[in-house]
Amino acid sequence: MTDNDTDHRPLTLLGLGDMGTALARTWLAAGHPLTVWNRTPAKAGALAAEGAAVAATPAAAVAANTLVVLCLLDDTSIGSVLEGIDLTGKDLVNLTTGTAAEGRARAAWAEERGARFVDAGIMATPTMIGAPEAGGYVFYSGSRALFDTHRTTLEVPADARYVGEDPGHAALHDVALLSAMYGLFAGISHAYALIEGEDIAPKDLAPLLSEWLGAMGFFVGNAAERLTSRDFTTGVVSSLAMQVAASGTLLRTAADQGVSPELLVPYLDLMRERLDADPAAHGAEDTVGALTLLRRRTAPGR
Ligand code: FVH
Repeated sequence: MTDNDTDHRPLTLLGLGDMGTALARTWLAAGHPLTVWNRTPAKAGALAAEGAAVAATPAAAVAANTLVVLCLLDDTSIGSVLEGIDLTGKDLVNLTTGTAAEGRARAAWAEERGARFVDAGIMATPTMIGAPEAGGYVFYSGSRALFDTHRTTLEVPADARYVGEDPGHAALHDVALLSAMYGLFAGISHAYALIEGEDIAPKDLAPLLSEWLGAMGFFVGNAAERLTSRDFTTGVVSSLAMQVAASGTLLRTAADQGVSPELLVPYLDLMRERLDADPAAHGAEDTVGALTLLRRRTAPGR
C-alpha cells in the first residue's frame, strides 16, 4: 500500500480520545493503513487489536506517513505534541476544535515548517462518525491542494465540506453553527422553565415547540437576505416596535412564573436598543436590524 493508492491511503492519527478513536475505527474498517499515537498509551490497545500500528512517540507517528491527522483536546496540546518534530513535506489536517485565529496561526506555523495545512470543524459527535445516515459532516479550510489530494480519505469518517482557502473559515463555520445552537438551546430551556410546576407536561409542550421552531426557521434565510441587501423594512410582517412592546409580556410572564429571564434578556435588550436609537427610523424594521449592533459590542481581538 502506498500514498498513491487513493482508495486506501495510509495515514497517521494523533489523539485517541472519544472522537479520535471513532475516527480511527472508520479508517481501519475502510482498509486504510493507520498509525496512531496517544499521550496515554493504553487508549491505543483496542485499536492495535483492530490493525492499527501504534507509534511510541509523536515523532515516530509523524514520520510514518505523509498525511497526519490531529484530533487533540485543543490548540495548546497540538503545540506541545508537535514541538520540535520535523514536519517537512507533511500534510497536516487538524480536526481539533479551535478558533479561527488559532487555525490561521497554526497554518502559518505549519507552513514555516514546510508542511501543508488544513483546519477543520467537526459537526458531529463520536457516535455520528462512520454513520452517514446520522447527518454529521466536517468543515475543512486551508490548502486546497492538500484537501483535493486527501479528500477521499477525509470523507471516510464523515462527509467533507470545503469552505475555502482561509484556514480560519472552517472554525468560523463550526463556531457560527454551534453558537446558533446554544441560542436555540437557551430559548428551549426558558420555555420548559416557564411551564415547570404547571399542569403542562414537558412531553406535551415538546411537539408544539418543535413545530413552532420549525416554522420560525424562515428567520435564517430572511436574516441572510436582509444582511446582504441592508433592507430591514420591506415586507416586514412583525415590526420591531411591536416586538419590543410585546417583549414586556414575556418578561412579566417570566417574573410571574418565578423564572429568571437571563437567557431571554440579551436579545430583547438588543431589540430595544435598536428601537430607542431612532424609533421613527427603526420601528418599522424587523428584528434583523438589531444584529447590526453586535459587532461593535465585541472587544477587539476577542
Ligand atoms: N466529542 C465530541 O462530541 C466533540 C464533537 C465535535 C468535535 N470535538 C472536538 O474534537 C477534539 C477531540 O475531542 P475528543 O472527544 O476526542 O476529546 P477527549 O476524549 O477529551 O480526548 C482529548 C484527546 O487529546 C489528548 N490530549 C489532551 N491534552 C493533551 C496534551 N497536553 N498533550 C497530548 N495529548 C493531549 C488526550 O490524550 P489523553 O488524555 O488520552 O492522554 C486525548 O487523546 C476536541 O478538540 C473536541 O473539542 C469533539
